[in-house]
Amino acid sequence: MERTFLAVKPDGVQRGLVGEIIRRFEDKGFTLIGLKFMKVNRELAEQHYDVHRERPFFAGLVSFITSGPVVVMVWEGEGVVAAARKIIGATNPLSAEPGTIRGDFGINIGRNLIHGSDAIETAQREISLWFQEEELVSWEPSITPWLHE
Ligand code: DAT
Ligand code: MG
Repeated sequence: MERTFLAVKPDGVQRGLVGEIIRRFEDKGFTLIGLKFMKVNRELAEQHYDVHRERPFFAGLVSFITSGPVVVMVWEGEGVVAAARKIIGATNPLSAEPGTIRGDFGINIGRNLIHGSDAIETAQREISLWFQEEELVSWEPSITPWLHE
């Protein structure tokens, strides 16, 4: 089953949006299979954003993501990687559509509230970077027959 990695960034935690953000993925019908509340160290932050290492915003991004606690999660479901990106919205919250998380709650690209994996392979890499296999819980929600034909 497809999985994605999501992280409520320090701004989302500080603004009290953890519940709201989790709500949106629960409401959609995806399944939470891993969750941790943690302060990120520099090494992990740099590995996570390795693809952006040469970008001018890299240093600011790493210092922001390590500035306060984050909520990291793994969600499971059919098409969850692309669907989560839609629920999250465009990278710049000012361009993100209303109805998306970034579109509803953000105004600045450096404070865009949530991270979501951008492809299935990226998701696999990020899940194994942030979670041990035994921290992920396989379970069958009892509502499954009401979500799937
Ligand atoms: P996304 O988080 O939508 O996958 P990304 O992978 O291109 O976006 O960039 C990672 C994060 O880096 C993004 O959430 C916010 C920050 N970022 C991206 N582009 C930026 C820019 N031009 N200026 C400042 N921060 C930026
Ligand atoms: Mg990205």
